[in-house]
Amino acid sequence: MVRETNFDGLVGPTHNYAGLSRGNIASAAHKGRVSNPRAAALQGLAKMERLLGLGLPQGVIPPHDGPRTGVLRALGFTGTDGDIVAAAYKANPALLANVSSASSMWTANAATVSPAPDTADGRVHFTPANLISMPHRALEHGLTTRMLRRIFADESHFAVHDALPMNPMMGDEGAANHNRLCRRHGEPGLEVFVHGRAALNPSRDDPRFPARQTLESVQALARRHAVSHARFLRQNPAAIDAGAFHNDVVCVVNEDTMLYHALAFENPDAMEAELRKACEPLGFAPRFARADMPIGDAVASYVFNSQLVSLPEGGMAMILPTETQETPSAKAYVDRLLADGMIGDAHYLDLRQSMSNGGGPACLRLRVAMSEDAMNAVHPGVIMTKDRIDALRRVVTDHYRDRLTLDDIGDAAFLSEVRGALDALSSALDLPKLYDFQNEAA
Ligand code: SUG
Repeated sequence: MVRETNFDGLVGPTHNYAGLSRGNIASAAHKGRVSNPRAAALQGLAKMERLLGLGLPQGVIPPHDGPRTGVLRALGFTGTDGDIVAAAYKANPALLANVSSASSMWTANAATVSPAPDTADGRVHFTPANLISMPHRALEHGLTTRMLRRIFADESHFAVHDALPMNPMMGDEGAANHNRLCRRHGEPGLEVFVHGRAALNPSRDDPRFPARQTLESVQALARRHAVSHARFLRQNPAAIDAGAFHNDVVCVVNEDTMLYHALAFENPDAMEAELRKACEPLGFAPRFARADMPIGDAVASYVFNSQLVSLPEGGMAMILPTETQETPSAKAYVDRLLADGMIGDAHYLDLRQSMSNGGGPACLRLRVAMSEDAMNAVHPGVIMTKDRIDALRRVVTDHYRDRLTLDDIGDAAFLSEVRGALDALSSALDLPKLYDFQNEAA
């Protein structure tokens, strides 16, 4: 039996609001605010606990270390790691912000995942996203690749590729622009790859805001993963310009069900017809629920950035941010889905710390559908149990600050605090020597 496991990114101790992502309205709006890394991580852990409580398998991906002193050293800063951080802050605070982001928490951007029933060799394929469109995120893929190779190490079940080349033609944002329609997770599916522009054939209607995913990248991903059934859809430039910097801000799919905003794709009628036809040989007809609320409400409420999950007892549930409850048009859409029986339940969670940087429930997780055998081959330290969640909660409570600004990050003493937290986390997850600083001779 194949089940889907959500691997949530644990929020790191450097979580802060630096306004780094152009085109991401929440990130820009919260630039310079004081963040609360402890609350952010606890909100994320509460979400993991809620899914576990629904009887769903749940995994975690550890945070990246920051400030990234290795990058600063490569840029010519010298001295101890503490000296380097202080010098970078003095030289260019924006540089320090870019090497200190906790953005790896949004694991929907960690990789694109093609599960075994879709691929030619019957393995689960991962391509870590190069995230080349945003300077702070383009620093993630190296450590992400190493983490995925440790967590999904068994090559008889998993193939973890290198990221696509670090070239603007190959802009790739991972699973946030990748959907999979299937009758059940264990059956072959139609992989729907979404892009914002063709890098090599620019169009006059390309959006003003960054269209992060290129057509060239998604074609490469489908080729690499040797996906049997794939379709390629273009995001509506109007959606990107309204703040849908990833498709998962305006669309969510689970098994045969696709919920999306009327402006997510250019021609929704043609899109539905194309997907319906492509699913025919797979023996099922997809169910669509298109919403026409104002696009601004969809972006502010993150209603489509929900997790749509199949419950063990049958039926589907939605995991939504409280912002959806506070947006009448979005709440009405969810209530209609409940009334129509499209979904069986809706859970609203407080994820405000992440939401203020544009990261909702769906951004915080990487979905991996796996057979029981494959699941047993995953590094057991990252599979959540009630006890492990409690252990992580203790680390966060003991080591994370409840107030953080860029000034604090520029203080050399903060670096050793972060490293203490990450040492405790890597041992709680049984992943020793995960970070470079743990591998350097003392
Ligand atoms: O890439 N925000 C992230 C949010 C990613 C959300 N992911 C998905 N939609 N799947 C981004 O824009 C903001 C960081 C800052 O401004 O400090 C940031 O990187």
